[in-house]
Amino acid sequence: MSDCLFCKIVANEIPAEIVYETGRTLAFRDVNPQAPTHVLVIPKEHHADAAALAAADDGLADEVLKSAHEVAVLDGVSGSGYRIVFNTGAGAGQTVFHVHAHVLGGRDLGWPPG
Ligand code: D5M
Repeated sequence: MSDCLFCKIVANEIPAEIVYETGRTLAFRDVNPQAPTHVLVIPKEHHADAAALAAADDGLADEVLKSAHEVAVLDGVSGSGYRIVFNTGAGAGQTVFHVHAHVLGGRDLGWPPG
């Protein structure tokens, strides 16, 4: 989508600190990190949110999840515990409507989230 921020990162029109990439997914550091590890994992193809990604039913959601775990391994937080979050819908805090998994780790993470 031409006016989508994360599509522009995929298209290399906006810079990002890329930490991992597969044929169909991209992972880059969040500009406003909430933990020592805070990486966003997206499908390169545009889907607005987790519901749309799940509805695509073509294995892409699985690839996003696998990439999120790989990011945790690469950033060294897989052993200490990490969190994968999909804010889905404005009421849940989603602000960028290109589905993204937040991978958070490197500190104690409280529960429940705010
Ligand atoms: O999360 C959207 C997240 O996207 C939020 O944590 C900031 C991050 N963000 C916004 N712009 C950028 C760029 N240009 N690079 C990296 N990260 C970015 P949400 O779940 O939608 O609230």
